[in-house]
Amino acid sequence: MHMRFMYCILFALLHMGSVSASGSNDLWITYRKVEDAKVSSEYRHVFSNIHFSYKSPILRSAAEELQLGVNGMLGQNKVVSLPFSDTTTMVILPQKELPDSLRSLVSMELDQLSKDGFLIKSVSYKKREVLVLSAQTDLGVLYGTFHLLRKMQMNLPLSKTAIMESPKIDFRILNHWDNLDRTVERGYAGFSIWNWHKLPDYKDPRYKEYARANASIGINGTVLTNVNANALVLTPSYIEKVRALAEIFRPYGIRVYLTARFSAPMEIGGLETADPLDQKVISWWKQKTADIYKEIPDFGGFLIKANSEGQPGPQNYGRTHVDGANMMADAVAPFGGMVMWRAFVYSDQDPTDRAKQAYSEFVPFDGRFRDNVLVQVKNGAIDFQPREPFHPMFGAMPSTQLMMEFQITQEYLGFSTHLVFLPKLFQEVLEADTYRREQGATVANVVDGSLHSNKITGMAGVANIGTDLNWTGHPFGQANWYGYGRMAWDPYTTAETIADEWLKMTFGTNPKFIEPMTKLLLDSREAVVNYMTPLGLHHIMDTGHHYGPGPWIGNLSRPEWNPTYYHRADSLGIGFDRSKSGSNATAQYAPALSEKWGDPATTPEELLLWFHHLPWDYELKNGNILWNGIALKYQEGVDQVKRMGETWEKMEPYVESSYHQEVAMLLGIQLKESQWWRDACLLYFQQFSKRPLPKGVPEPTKTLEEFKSLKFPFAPGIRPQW
Ligand code: GCW
Repeated sequence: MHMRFMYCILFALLHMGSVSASGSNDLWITYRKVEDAKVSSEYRHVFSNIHFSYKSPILRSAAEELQLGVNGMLGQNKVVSLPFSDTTTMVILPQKELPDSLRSLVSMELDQLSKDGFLIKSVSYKKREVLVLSAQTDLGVLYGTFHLLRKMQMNLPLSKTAIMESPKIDFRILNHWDNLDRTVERGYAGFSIWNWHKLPDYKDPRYKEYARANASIGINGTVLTNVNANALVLTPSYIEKVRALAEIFRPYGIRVYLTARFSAPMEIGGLETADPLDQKVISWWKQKTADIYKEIPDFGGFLIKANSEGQPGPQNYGRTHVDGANMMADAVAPFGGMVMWRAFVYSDQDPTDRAKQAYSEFVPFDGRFRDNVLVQVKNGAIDFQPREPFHPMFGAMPSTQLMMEFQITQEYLGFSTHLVFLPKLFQEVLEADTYRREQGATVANVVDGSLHSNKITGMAGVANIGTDLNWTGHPFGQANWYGYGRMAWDPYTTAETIADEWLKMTFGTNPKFIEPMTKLLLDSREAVVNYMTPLGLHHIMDTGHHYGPGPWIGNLSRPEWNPTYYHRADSLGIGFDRSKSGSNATAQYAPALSEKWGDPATTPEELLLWFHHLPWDYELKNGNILWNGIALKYQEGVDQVKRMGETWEKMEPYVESSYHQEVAMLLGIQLKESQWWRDACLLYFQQFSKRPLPKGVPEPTKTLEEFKSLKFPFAPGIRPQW
C-alpha cells in the first residue's frame, strides 16, 4: 500500500516534469507554475512588496486576477497591498492614485496613452528599481495587469521593462449568433452559453470566466444575440436578463449590445409599420432605447442586419440603409450608444455578381451615416471563405466609419473539427494594401481609422464559444478567440506573435513544444485553403450547413447559393470571371489593383480562380497546367494535415494525455475530411477537365455518386429554416 502510494507520487512528479499543459477546458488564463527557478525568483522579488488599489470594481477585478496569477505561477497564497514606502517593489494604480513622487516619473508617458492604454515601466526610485503599472483609466490598469501576467506566463523578465500600449481600435467586439432557444447559428461548440431561462437569478459561473478571458485580450463589448434577430430580446423580461449579464461583465470593462430586429416596432410594439421615417416608429425606438438604458446605463447599442437574407429593413418601406441606420443611431445617441449596421447584403432580385452588391449598395451613401454609426463589413465580399481578397468597400468610403467583421467560428473551415489557426487569415486581410494612397493604405489603416481620421473605430468577431467544456469545440479554437482579441487590440500584431503567446500561455514555454507547434499553427490556414478551395476557388461547400464538399450543387432557388455559381467549371475551364470581360467586380478596387487583378498573368495565383475563368491547360507559374495544379494543391493540403498529425504525435510528452488524445482524434478526422474534400472535388471537376490525375495524387476511394449521396441533415450550426 505504502509502496504503491510512493510510486504514485513518484509517477506524478516525473510526469509533472515533462507535462506542461493544463486540461483543454482551461483557457489561456490558467496560470501554471513557473518552473524556471531563476525566473520565478525574479517574479517573487517583484511581488514581494506591492501596492495596489481596490477602489473600484474594475480595480478589484485586477487585484483578483493578480491574486490568481500569483497563486498559480508562484504558489503564493495571498497578495496584499502594502502601503507605498521606500521598500515597495511594484505599484499597480491608475494615474490619479499614483503617489506624487512616482507620478512625476511616468506622467509624460501616461499622458501619451489613449484611453484604456497602459504603461508598465521599471523606474529608478530612491536608487531602487520599482515596477510601475499605471494607466489613465481603471480599465487600463486591468488591461495592464493582464499584460503583466501574460509576460509572466511567457516567463519573460520584468526588470528593465518599458511597455506602452494603447488599443488601436475603440470597439473590440464579439458577435454571438446565439438564439433565444440557445441554439447557435454556425455554432459548433454546443449550445449558447447564455442560459436565458435561468437568468437573471441564476448566474452561471462561466459568465465571469468569459468576462475574464475577454478582458485579458482587450475585448470590451459583446453582442449577445444573433444578427438574424428575435425581437423578444427587447422586451422587459429579457432586458432584465441582459442586465444581469451586463452586471457581471461591467467589472471587466465589457459592455453588452443587442441585435435589433428592424420590424420590432410591429412585432412587440403593436405598430403597423417599421418605416424608419414614420414618427411613431422613431418614437418607439427612442422609448425602447431609453427603457434599456434605464436598466443598463452602459448599454453599448445595437447591431443590425437589415434587408439581407430575408431580414426586414428600411428597404421594405422604400427607405435606405442610411435612413435605417441613422434613425437607430439617433435613438442611442443621447445615451452615448452606437449602432453597428451590417453591410452584408445581397439580393435574390439582383442578377449581378454577389461579390459586387454590398459595394454597389453602400458606396453611394459615403458620408451620410451619423458619427455614432459603424458600418460593419465582412473581411471579404462573399462570405468568410478560407481565402478571399479583402472587401472592396475597405478604402472606398473615406467619409464612412467602417468596422471589420471577422468570423471566428469556422462555418466554412471545417467547423470545430478542423485545426485552423485563423490569425493568419486575419493578418493577411489586415495587411492587404487597398492602393487608395500612393504610399500604401492597408485594410488595417482603414479599420483603425488612421487613413480617414474616423471618430470611432471597431472590429467584430463572430464568436466560436459554446457550452462545450473546452468552450470552443476544438480546444485549439481557443487560439482563434484569443488571436481575434489580440488583433482587435492591435491590428498590426502578427499571427506569429499570437501563436507564440497563446501556446506559451496555454502549454508552457518548453521550446521543444513551442517551436514545432508554432509552425503547425502558422501552416494550418494554408492547409485548409489547399484541401478545400485552392487557387481562388470559393463557396463550394455543401449547401445549407456548409459541411464538406458540394461543388456539384446547382439546383437551389437563389443562384448565388449554388457552388456551381462560384466555380463555373465547364469543358473549357474553371473559375469566376470577375475581370472586365466578366462581372467586372475588379473595377470596385483601386485602379492599381483592378488592373493587377484584372489580368490572370498578374493576379496572385492564390486568387486566380476568384477573378478568372481559365482553361484547364492554362499554364501556372511553375509550368504545371491548371488542372494538374489544382489536383496537386488538394494533395498538398492533405499532406499538410498528415504532417500536422505527425507533429502532434511527437508532442505527446509535453501535453496532458487526455488533451493530447482529444486533439489527436480531431486531427484524425481532419485528415479523413481533407481526403474527402480532395477526392470529391477532383472527381467532380474531372468530369469537365477530362484529364487524368497527375502523379502524386492517389485515385479516389469512392465514386462521385457515392460522395454526392452523402447527406447530413443534422450537421450542427444550421438554421432550422435553411
Ligand atoms: O455566413 C452567412 C451564414 C448565415 C449568416 C449570414 C450573416 C447569421 O451562412 O448563417 O447569418 O452569413 O452573416 O448574416
